[in-house]
Amino acid sequence: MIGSNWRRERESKSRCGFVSWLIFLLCLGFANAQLELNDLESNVTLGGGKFGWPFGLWSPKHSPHQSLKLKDDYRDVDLANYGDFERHPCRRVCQQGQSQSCYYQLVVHNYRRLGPECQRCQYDERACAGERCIYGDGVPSPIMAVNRQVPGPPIELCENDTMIVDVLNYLGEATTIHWHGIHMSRTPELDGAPFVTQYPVQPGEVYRYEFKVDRSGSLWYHSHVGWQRGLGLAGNLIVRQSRQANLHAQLYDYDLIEHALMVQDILYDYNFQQVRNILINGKGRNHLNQLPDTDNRHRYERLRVTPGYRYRMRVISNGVFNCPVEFSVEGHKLLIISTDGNDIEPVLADGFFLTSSERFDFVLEANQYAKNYWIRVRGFEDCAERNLYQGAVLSYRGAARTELPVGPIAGNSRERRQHTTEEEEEDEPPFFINDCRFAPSNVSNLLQTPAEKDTNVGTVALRSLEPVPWPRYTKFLTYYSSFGFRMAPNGEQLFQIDDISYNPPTISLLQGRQLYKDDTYFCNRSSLAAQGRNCERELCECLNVIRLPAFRPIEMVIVNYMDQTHPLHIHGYTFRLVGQGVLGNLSDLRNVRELDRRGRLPRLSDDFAAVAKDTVQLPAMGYVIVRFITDNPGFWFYHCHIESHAVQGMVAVLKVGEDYQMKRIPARVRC
Ligand SMILES: *[C@@H]1O[C@H](CO)[C@@H](O)[C@H](O)[C@H]1NC(C)=O
Ligand SMILES: *[C@@H]1O[C@H](CO)[C@@H](O)[C@H](O)[C@H]1NC(C)=O
Ligand SMILES: *[C@@H]1O[C@H](CO)[C@@H](O)[C@H](O)[C@H]1NC(C)=O
Ligand SMILES: *[C@@H]1O[C@H](CO)[C@@H](O)[C@H](O)[C@H]1NC(C)=O
Ligand SMILES: *[C@@H]1O[C@H](CO)[C@@H](O)[C@H](O)[C@H]1NC(C)=O
Ligand SMILES: [Cu+2]
Repeated sequence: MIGSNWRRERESKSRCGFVSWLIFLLCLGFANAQLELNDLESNVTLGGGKFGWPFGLWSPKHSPHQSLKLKDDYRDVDLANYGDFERHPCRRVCQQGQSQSCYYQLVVHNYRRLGPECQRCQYDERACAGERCIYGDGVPSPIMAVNRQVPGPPIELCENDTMIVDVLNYLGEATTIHWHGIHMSRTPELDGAPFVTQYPVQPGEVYRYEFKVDRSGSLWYHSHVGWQRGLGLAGNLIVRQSRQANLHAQLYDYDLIEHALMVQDILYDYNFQQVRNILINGKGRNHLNQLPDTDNRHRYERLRVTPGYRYRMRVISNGVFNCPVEFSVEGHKLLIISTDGNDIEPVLADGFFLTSSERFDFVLEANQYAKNYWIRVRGFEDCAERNLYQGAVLSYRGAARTELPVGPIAGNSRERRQHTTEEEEEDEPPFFINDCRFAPSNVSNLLQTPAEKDTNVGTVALRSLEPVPWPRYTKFLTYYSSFGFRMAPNGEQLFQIDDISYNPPTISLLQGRQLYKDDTYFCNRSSLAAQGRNCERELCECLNVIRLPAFRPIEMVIVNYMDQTHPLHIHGYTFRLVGQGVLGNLSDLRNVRELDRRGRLPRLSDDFAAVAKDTVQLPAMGYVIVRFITDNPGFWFYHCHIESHAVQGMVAVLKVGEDYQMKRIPARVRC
């Protein structure tokens, strides 16, 4: 429980301790209001709401920031509208120039895995699949759901559609939703970064996100507050293109939502210290019992395919702990075509590694003997320590519909394909991409040995389908940054960026930016150094804001002082990964500027069309180099995507541009 206590302490510390007495008073009033609502928490679960599909469901019902009056309402109206978006009119074949307005209602609420709604499930197996029962891995545990589902219902629409989403907060605590992969360039206030781009949505409030979806790909939505994402508050957001615009359209026959997999490592009982299982679309084998993988009492996600067809499949990681996974499909090669929603030159591989919040799309050709195969997910780092792995079933039409594949899930996940006929293929070593343990130390060599060669390679070896968006010989402004760890004198674990633990503000940066004019409230490595502070030795805890000029080519060299990997994510941008490697020597990492000056950190040339990403694995004792044009002024989170690390301070904010370059947001002061 250290995690949650720690968070409360931090929140209370930061909530009111920061600005003027006036705001302090406002905060006090607010704290009282919140107390009242907290008491309601246990009753804001599922009342006897009718489940059904009222007509007119797809048009906006709430005024944007209406109050839900939780005390009176929680039993009726809104709960009737829980559900998925399977029949949503925006789920359609995308046509060029035919964009729509798409309305969604996301009710976020506390729930339970194997809760009382699953009671009948003990006697009647069919009840486990009932609409209200979340069976999960068969271990009762608290979760946070969207419309009674974990993961939340997938949203599917077309590029250029406008999303109008009312988030109804029935949790006992504040929340925000981050639309992971969407740049929000016209609506920076809707990025869902708490106290950076918006004030959190309080319990009992409705908050409207309305924005144009100006890109395509495998995206996702998730809470950006505390441990809510870890408790399940996340879902897939699949944005498709018209067939003409889709450069990979000819590579597959089907692109089905039931082939989109969200992989999540989970916790039980608010024990934020321990990863307990990995689930695929919220389902999978239970590791607490000793039943073999093939026991029929386990409930696995099943993906159906028909022989002879090619399927686009999407894998999205809602990684919570430090649990990167290896993904593969028994007996099949995967043609990998996209990552983080960005098309790449197709690479045929045995599988890929996926770190928290990364996405990979691949084409699976159903060209094997028609039976059931394991879809395999194996955990590394924290998940390897507990030997966590998970399976789903790839079930060919013609195979027994309810049976499981014959062998164990894990077995030897790098075994040879069983049904190849050509001898040469049998001899090929298995080929995985995106394993940062295989990150080359000299990326220049990639120009000679591109990803098509059969060696394991890092993400940096992937090539984008789009050339880099800057002219040749562009000079980049280089920023150096670091991820690290420190033990506070009181024994608290602090995860840091630039040797600073992030302390959230009380006035949202974007909304209250006039108040921050004099920079007194921000810190960063250089400003602390200028004050004579040495954050390598002493504990620095403040509002880490790194300033970047707008509309310039920027390069960030990010090093990792730790012996474990971190998935790093930058909001507001898609970057190109032009360098990634392991140095393995802490003094080298601490002297990375000097090393760079001596040419030890090569960049991919522009001809390589470096892969476009929004999240990348930062190798242990290594580095990544990312480039982007700062064409999206605003305040953007830059952080580790491991939930516990972010909660414990591994967060910073990029302030891109000056105030006058940012979109005008009505000044609003709230807590
Ligand atoms: C929840 O509702 C029940 C019955 O409606 C009531 O007895 C109980 O006091 C409520 N609990 C809270 C925490 O409000
Ligand atoms: C969306 O808009 C962009 C830019 O106007 C255009 O290039 C693209 O084709 C549009 N996509 C669809 C599906 O209409
Ligand atoms: C660090 O902060 C100071 C004060 O806010 C600011 O002037 C400076 O530009 C910042 N430097 C960087 C690299 O962000
Ligand atoms: C790390 O590098 C420094 C110089 O860059 C060298 O003096 C030191 O011996 C190296 N340490 C290890 C463990 O290799
Ligand atoms: C990287 O490899 C290239 C080609 O093999 C070589 O020319 C270059 O010197 C190497 N750079 C470093 C820093 O090792
Ligand atoms: Cu981390």
